[in-house]
Amino acid sequence: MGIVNVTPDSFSDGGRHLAPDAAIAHARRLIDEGADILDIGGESTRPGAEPVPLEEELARLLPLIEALRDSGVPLSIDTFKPAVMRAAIEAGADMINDIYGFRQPGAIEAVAGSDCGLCVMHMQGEPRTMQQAPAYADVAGEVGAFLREQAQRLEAAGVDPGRICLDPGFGFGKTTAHNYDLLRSLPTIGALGYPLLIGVSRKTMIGAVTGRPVGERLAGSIAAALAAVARGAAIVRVHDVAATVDALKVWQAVQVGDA
Ligand code: 7PJ
Repeated sequence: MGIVNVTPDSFSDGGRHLAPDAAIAHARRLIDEGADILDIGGESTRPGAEPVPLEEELARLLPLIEALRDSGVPLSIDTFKPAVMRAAIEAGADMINDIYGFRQPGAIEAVAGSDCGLCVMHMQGEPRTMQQAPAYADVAGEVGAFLREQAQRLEAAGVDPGRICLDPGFGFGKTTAHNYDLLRSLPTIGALGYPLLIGVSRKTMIGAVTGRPVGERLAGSIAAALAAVARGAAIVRVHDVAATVDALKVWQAVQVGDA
């Protein structure tokens, strides 16, 4: 899953893809590099980020959905606003990726009647304050319990379980120690029976171990992505598609013996 940001303040891309044309060109490059899914976001959710008004988020997203919906690659929309979910689905989005895990009032109703894929992500707190004092007694247990409960809520609203994937939400209300605990414990979350989506690309947990700034975290991000795949991740959400695809191809040649 290749990341396409259409935000002026997104933490890794520094707004380089703000204009729709630049974002569309970036998306097409990620497809050429081997992305199987594009994740398009119109609102930064980095720690401390301020919310974006609904109209602004839609103005950022809709031109991309229109330009890319026939690109042959499913489009995931990274949003937690039910009105944006509805408009994105209407415009042709294939998947909704919600960092709030469909907890906002109206979110489940916005997606239940469609047939789009759904990513339920765990976050402790909210983006503005979530890194101030993350606390867990048992991080994998608590994250897993939340994800299972939200999946059950979606299913109770009529969502086919095959539409759902789960994401522990690396960096979303978690310390570095929490993030690595979670990554190590991924199989316990995989045991819930849903595909796992993992986002570790360029995150603080990579910088904390390597001492590298955000622009120099490719090698660390690939190591974390492979560690996640080794523990059952089905989808890895990354900025650096070409390099990650190479790493996964070699990984697969080892695992499957199809080289
Ligand atoms: C994630 C996300 C993630 C899912 C972001 C960043 C911050 N959606 N949106 N999982 N992260 N599902 O890319 O650093 O980890 S935005």
